[in-house]
Amino acid sequence: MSLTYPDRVHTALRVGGACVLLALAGCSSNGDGNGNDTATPATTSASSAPSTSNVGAAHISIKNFTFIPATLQVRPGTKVIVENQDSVTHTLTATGDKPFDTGDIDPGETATFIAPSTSGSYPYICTIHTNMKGTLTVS
Ligand SMILES: [Cu+2]
Repeated sequence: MSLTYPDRVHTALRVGGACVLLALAGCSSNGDGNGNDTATPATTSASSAPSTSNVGAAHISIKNFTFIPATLQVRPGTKVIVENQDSVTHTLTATGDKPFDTGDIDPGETATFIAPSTSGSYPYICTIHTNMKGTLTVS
C-alpha cells in the first residue's frame, strides 16, 4: 500500500511537467513574434517626439544693439520668443507690410510673435534704431 501511493504521485508529476514544458515553448515563440512587431512602432513614435518639441519655439536675443542670431530659420507659424538683454527699449519689426512686430520691448523684457505661415525671407529691423537688422527665414 505504501508503494502504490508514491507511484501515482510520480506519474502525475511527469505528465504535468510535460504539459508545462509544451506550454512554455508555445508561449515563448509567440512572444518573440509579438515583441518584434511592437518594437518598430515604439521606436518611430519616440524619434518623432523630440523633433516636435524642437519646433515649438525659437529664440532671438537682443544684446548690444544686435539681434542674435541675425539670421534665423524657422518653420511656418513657429512661435518666436524675443528677449531684450539691453538697457534700452528695442522692437523687432518686419519691414514692408510688417507680417510680424513685437512692438516696444522694455529692457530685460521678453516678447513673442508668430512666424508667417508663408515661406520666404523676412527682413526685420528695430524701429527705434533702424540700423539694427536681422532676417527671419521661413521654410
Ligand atoms: Cu533698438
